[in-house]
Amino acid sequence: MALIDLGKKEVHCKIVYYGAGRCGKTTNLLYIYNAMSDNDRGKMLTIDTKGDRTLFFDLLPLNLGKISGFDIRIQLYTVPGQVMYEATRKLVLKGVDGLVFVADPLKVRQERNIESLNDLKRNVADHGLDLTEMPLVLQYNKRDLVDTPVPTLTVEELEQDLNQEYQVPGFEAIATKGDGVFETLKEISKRTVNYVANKHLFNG
Ligand SMILES: Nc1nc2c(ncn2[C@@H]2O[C@H](COP(=O)(O)OP(=O)(O)OP(=O)(O)O)[C@@H](O)[C@H]2O)c(=O)[nH]1
Ligand SMILES: [Mg+2]
Repeated sequence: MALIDLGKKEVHCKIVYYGAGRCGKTTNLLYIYNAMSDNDRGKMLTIDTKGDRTLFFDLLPLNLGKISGFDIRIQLYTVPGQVMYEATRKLVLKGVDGLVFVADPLKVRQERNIESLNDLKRNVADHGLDLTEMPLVLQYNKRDLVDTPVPTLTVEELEQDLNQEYQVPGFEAIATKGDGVFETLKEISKRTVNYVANKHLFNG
């Protein structure tokens, strides 16, 4: 749950990067961490990894400057994408204010993308939230794989399967190079801050 400190004029929001195993969630946070100055980012905390697999979560605190006189503090989290970490994903979603769903372009991974998005919807519902009403953006990651011989999906195909219900912005990305990473972050931050402000500041 977002925290608004009227005394200090600070807004704290939690944004979670969600998606199937190996879709590139941690890579997004690492790119953001490396691109931002010490003034604007806290320490990136990686809780438990094996190789490059997240076993618990990553956490990166950011200062996104001021909006309407309020300091905007965002905490970015990733979940572990591997199927067996269902309970951990649910735990990490506690108090979430905004979501980035990262999708893998490989044809063989599309079932996993769809399963993961359904899993997200169910998990936020278990926290009493409705995904269709929450700040959400999609990220179509690993677009560099389109130029390789492995069969990949077009953005239209990904949209068809993943974004029909939500109709939210989708960003093409190559997280390893940083392409689309800040575009994604900017949009979800904007949506999340608006959502939090409407919910907490203006509606009591
Ligand atoms: N080619 C390519 N590889 C990528 C891209 N983004 C991430 N990867 C690679 O994909 C692999 C998995 O990336 P991670 O960021 O660890 O994936 P994750 O979603 O955090 O995975 P889990 O922690 O298991 O859920 C790593 O080897 C990354 O370097 C991309 O845009 N293009
Ligand atoms: Mg990870």
